[in-house]
Amino acid sequence: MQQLNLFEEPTLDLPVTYYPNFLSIEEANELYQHCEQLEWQQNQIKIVGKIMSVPRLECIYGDKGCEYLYSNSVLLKPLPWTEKLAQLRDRIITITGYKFNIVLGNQYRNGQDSMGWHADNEKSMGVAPAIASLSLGSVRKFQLKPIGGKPTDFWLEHGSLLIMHPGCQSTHLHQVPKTKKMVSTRINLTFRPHAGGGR
Ligand SMILES: O=C(O)CCC(=O)C(=O)O
Repeated sequence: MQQLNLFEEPTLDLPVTYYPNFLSIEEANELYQHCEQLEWQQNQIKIVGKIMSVPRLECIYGDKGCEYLYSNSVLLKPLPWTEKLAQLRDRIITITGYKFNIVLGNQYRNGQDSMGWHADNEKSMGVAPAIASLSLGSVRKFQLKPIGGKPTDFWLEHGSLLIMHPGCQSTHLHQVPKTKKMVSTRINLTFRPHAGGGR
C-alpha cells in the first residue's frame, strides 16, 4: 500500500496536499465502476428564498446517525457504508491519521455541473475538520484561494487524492467551476468527520 507522508511540504504553501497517483489506474477504474452504482440523488437547494436544483448529483454513505446539513438547506441522510467505500475509508484513515465517518459523493455529469466558492464549515464536522477528496473520471479544475486572495488551480486527476488539512476550511474557499470544454462524468468522494454518530 502506498504510504502518504503528511509531514512533507504542503502543496504550494497551501493547507492542502495533492497526491496525483494515490490509486493505481486499475484501482481507480474499478472504484469508478462501483461508484456509478451508488444511490445518486438530484437534490434541491434554497438560495435567497429561491428553490433550485443542485448543479450536480449527490450521494452520502456513513455511520448511523451522521446526518449532514449543508447551506442550511440540504439535508443528506447517510446510507450504510458499502464494503468498497468502507475499505477505502479505512485505507485513507490509516495513511492520513485523520478520522472520517461519512463520505459525500458528487457526480459532475458534464461541464455545466459545478460547485461554487464555499468552505466546508458545517458544525456537524466539529472544529477544524480534515477532508480527504478522491477524484475519479474526467479531470476538472479545482480552485482554492485564501479568503479575499487569489485562486490556485489544481487539475484533479483520475485516482488522485487531495487532503484539505485542519484549518483549511477557516482560512480558504474552494470551488469546481463550470467549463465550456466537452467533459464527461467526474465523480468526487469527500471523506469527512462527523461529530455525532458512531458505527
Ligand atoms: O468535487 C470536488 O473536487 C470538490 C467537492 C467539494 O468542494 C465539496 O464536496 O465540498
